[in-house]
Amino acid sequence: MLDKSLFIRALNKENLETPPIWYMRQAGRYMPEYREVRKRFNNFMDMCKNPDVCCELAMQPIKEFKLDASILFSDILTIPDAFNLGVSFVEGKGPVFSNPIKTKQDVDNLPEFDPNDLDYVYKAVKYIRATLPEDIPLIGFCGSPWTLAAYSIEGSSSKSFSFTKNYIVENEKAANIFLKKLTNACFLYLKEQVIAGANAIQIFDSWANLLSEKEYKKWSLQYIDELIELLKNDQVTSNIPVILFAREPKCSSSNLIETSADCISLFWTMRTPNLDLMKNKVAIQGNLNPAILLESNEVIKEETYKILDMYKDYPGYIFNLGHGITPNISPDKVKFLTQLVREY
Ligand code: 1CP
Repeated sequence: MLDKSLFIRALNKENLETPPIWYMRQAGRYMPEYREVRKRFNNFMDMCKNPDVCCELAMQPIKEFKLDASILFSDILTIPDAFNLGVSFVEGKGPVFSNPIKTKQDVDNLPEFDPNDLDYVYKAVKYIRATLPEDIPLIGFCGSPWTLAAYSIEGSSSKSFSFTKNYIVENEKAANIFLKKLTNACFLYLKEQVIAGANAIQIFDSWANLLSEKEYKKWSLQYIDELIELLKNDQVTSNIPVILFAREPKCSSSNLIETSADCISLFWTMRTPNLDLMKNKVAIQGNLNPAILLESNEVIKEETYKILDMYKDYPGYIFNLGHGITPNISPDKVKFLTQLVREY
C-alpha cells in the first residue's frame, strides 16, 4: 500500500503526474490547534516526551490539509538531551542547555548514548503510524551531527555560533570525537524509529550555512555521509529512503548528491540546481521560499508555478518549502498553496 503512495514513488525517482506534498514544520505554532495543545505544557520538551500528545500534533496538519506525508512530532534536540546536556526551551529565546560542551574534557565525560533513553520518541512513532491512514507514509528524522554539535557546544541558538566555531578550531580532536559519537547516536536513534514504523527519514542540517565550502565537507558532510552509509548497510534500514536537507550550504547541490541520500531537500535560495546532474541519481524536494506565503494569492501562484514548471519532467519530485513554515504564516495560505499544487 505504502509503495504505491505518491511520496514513496517520488522517492523512488518515478515521474508523476502530480507531485506529493508535505511541508517542513507542518505541525507548529502557525496552527491554532497546535497553540491550544501547547498551552498545557510549560516546557516544550515535556510535550515532546508525551507520545499521545505527539501523535495528536502530528495528525493536525494531516487532517487539516490532507498532505501526502506525515512527519514525526518531536525535535532534533532529543539526542543532546539523552547525552545529559540538559535541554529546555525558554520562551522567546529558544533552546537552552544547562550542561553544554565547553571543554575537551566535556566530550570525554559524555555518557554512552543509550537509544532506550529515547523510548518516548519511538512510542510516538508507533502511535502516529497506527493512527495515520495506511497509504500515508511517516517520516522519521534527526538533526545532522554538525547541527546537533553546534547547539550542544554553543549551549543555545545563536546568529553566528562563534563559541562553537572557536571550539572546533581550538579542540579539533575532541570536536571530531564528539561528531563521531553524535553520528553513531543518530544511526541508533533512526534505526529505532524505523523499527517503530517510520517509512522514510529526513536529516536536518539546519546550521550548514555557518561553514565555508571546505569546512562544510570536513565538519558536516563527512559525518552525514557516514550516517547514511551506516543506514544503507544495516538490514533494518537499508531500504528506507533518506532525505537530506541542508540550510543554505556553501557547497553546490552536486556535493550533496555525493552522499548516498535518496533525495535532496533544497533550501529556498538554491534556485537553479543542475538538474541534468541530479536526474536519476536523487529525488528533489522543495523549495518555495516560506516567506512567499505572506504575500497575496497572485504572488503565491506565480512563484509556485515557476517551481512546478521547472520540475514537471523531473523523475522524483516532491513539493515542499525551502525551509520550515514560520509561526506568522496563515493556515489559509497553506491550504491555498496545497490546492494550487494539486490543481496544477
Ligand atoms: O514553543 C514551541 O511551541 C516550540 C516550537 C517548536 C516546534 C513546533 C520547536 C522548538 N520544535 C518544534 C517541532 C519540530 N522541530 C519538528 C516537528 C514538527 C513538524 O515538523 O511538523 C521538527 C521536524 C523539528 C526540527 C527542528 N528543531 C529543526 C530542524 C528544522 C529547521 O527548522 O531547520 C531545528 C533547527 C530545531 C530546533 C528548534 N526547536 C524549536 C525551535 C524554536 C528550534 C530552532 C531554534 C533556533 O532558531 O535555533
